[in-house]
Amino acid sequence: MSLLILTACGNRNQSGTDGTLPETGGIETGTEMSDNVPPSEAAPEQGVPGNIDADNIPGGSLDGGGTPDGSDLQEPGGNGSKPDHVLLQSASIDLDNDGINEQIEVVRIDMMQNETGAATLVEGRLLISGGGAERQVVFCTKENDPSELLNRIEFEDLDGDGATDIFIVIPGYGASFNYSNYFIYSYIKDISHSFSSDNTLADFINSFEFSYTRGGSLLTVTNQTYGFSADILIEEAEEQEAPEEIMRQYAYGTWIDPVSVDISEDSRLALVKNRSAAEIKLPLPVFGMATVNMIAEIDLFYRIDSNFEPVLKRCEIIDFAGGDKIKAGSFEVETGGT
Ligand SMILES: [Ca+2]
Ligand SMILES: [Ca+2]
Repeated sequence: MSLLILTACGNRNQSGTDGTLPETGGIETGTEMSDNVPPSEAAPEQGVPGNIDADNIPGGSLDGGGTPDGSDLQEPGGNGSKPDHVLLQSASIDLDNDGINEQIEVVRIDMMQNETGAATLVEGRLLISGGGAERQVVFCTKENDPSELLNRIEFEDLDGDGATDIFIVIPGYGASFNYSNYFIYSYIKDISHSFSSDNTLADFINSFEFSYTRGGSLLTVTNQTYGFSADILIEEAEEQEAPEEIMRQYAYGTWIDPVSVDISEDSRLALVKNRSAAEIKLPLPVFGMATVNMIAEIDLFYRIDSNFEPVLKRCEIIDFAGGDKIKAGSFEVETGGT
């Protein structure tokens, strides 16, 4: 049995095997995605990772790559022109289990403006004060992107160590769909992780195949790595006397986008509970021949392991049947245990 540990995005700035992360555009999502998402939409997805500034984290565990230059914005005591902190949200929660609440502020900082005074580069930061010290964590940077810095922030123990962690859903800018990425942070471990679509996710998605082998109006989706197979009913073909031609087109033209889309009110990137453990649900759209034709969704469920890395545990295929959603199949992803 093959073992697979799918980490959503390896940008913890730890000295990993692949070393450097480019400042922008470092995360490519593969050719399939770039066919469907204009650059302006893809940009925020790519802009999220790699923005944890070690200089901002006193005693932070983000080793490596901490270039001190360019850190002209980290002079809190300076009486010069300090960038404006716009308070977005605040909370008071004990994040390290010492019985004393930390004070958490979510702020937006306009880093650069154009001639008309509109912000062109904005940064989202967490300001967390506790025990007489303040820690700053950048959770998001957006350039020429009008979307909000966050959809919501939640406080939940993600990795099961008993200490409450921070989960932030970050919207992406898109013409047709609302995209989402996320950021998670363990205050007690001082480890963060940004998710946006990346090659690991694209590789996993590429392991699915669509075929027309069952006849009728059933499109078969298989993943040979996991011995998985399920059928999706194509309603468009049901009405046809000879569905073979259109079914062959579906078998050829159906694809999964490795980006998380807000599919419906109850299917969007979110924290969910599974047997009292927190999981991150990541819904991906399945398009039949065109992005106006979403025929199904694939939901990925991640657990956060003790290293604060997301690990793919489960995958579900949901068939859209008119207004209904039907679970066409699911499989567990064998990770070798933790
Ligand atoms: Ca505390
Ligand atoms: Ca925790």
